[in-house]
Amino acid sequence: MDPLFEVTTLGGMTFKISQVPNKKFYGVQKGGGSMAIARAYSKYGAAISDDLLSTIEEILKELGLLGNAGAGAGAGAGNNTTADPQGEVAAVPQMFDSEYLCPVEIGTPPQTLNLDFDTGSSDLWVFSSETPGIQVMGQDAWDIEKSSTAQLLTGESWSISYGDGSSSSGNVYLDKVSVGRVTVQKQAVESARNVSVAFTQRSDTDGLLGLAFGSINTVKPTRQKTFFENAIPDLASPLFTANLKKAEPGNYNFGFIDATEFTGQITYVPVNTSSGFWQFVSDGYSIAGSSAVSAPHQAIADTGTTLLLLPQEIADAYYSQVQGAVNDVRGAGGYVFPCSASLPDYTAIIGSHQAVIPGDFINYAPVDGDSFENATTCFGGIQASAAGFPFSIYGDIFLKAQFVVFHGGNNQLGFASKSL
Ligand code: VSK
Repeated sequence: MDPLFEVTTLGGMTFKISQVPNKKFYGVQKGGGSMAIARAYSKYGAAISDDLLSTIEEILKELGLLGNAGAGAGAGAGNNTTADPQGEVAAVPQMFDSEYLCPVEIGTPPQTLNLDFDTGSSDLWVFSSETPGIQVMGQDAWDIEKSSTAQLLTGESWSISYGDGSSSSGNVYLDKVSVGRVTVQKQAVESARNVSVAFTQRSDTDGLLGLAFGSINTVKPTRQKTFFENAIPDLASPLFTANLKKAEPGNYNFGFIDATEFTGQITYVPVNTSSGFWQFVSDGYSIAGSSAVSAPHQAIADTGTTLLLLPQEIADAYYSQVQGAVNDVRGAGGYVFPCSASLPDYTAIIGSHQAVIPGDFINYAPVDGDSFENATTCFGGIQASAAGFPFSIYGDIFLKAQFVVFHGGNNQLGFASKSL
């Protein structure tokens, strides 16, 4: 540790605050001169309150040493403003931001696979040397025989069906898995012996890395922990953050909150883990900055789902403000509108936080052409969630407009605005 600053508070206690350069990893682009607080220790090694951390961050901000107001001001945030660039991994968007892929190293020597980090499921599964060739279309497969540390979990198997009808299944191994420089030595790596066409068709997606709760992991007879759950003992704080971006690489961080990745304060809300998801309550909404509408609904934060799937009435209310929008359920499969339409902002009200999704984020993809320019009809990024499914799904259309903290220490979600 190389303490660069001493901050003396009014009470006379002295805190050493080290600066650590935020190393770029795998081409993540960040707003200029990313600088973050590394660790804040009190003289006596005691925990520092959120208020005090905020004060320290305000001082650093005043001194021009921090990009914006710091983290930790929300209820129960914990002392988690530790910045550790080793826990950062790039999240690279695919076409139309349909998904975000992150490099993951599996086995010895490491084999890098690009996985879809999915806060809406809890299985880490990969295309592998066990996946039938006819189901593989360009994906990189984990070659199990080439990993000297891979161990078959005898008698265990996995089988998952997702809400969109896709599925996969196979055998289970333990092996070394690294994300950024966070390593789990014996992670359950679920090898696919069968994948549905939806996965075969995604040539760049080598598998999924589940980041929901282990209670919904599908390995039988012995449920397995997620990468995040296994990594918690090694993390500075038991949390990860999602900073997904529109049409450019963003990042996930494990174990720390990078105060340069958001503006203002983080608002924390409780998570109901009983269904295994990052489930929270969204209290209502406003459209185009109009007055707030109370419409409490259960929601899950799902980085593995592309769109924002809202209660039918809310989707209807949104598209009633879009000239020419129609719900083309049988054709395109949901709300479409003229690509020339200007879309209103959608604000999700979550506790005291107003999460604004700019209108242009809600134009998801062209329907009748291969680019926005040569299409006349576009598909909406907000759609109605399936009738009968008990939650709205706050997917990437929503998440990329926010900085989101997945706090596994106190089961909370934190939301903050960021520069878009
Ligand atoms: C990732 C993703 C996921 C399904 C969301 C959903 C839907 C309907 C209902 C429930 C749910 C994935 C939960 C009724 C649409 C994929 C293909 C490529 C990449 C599923 C996922 C994971 N299929 N978290 N989506 O559950």
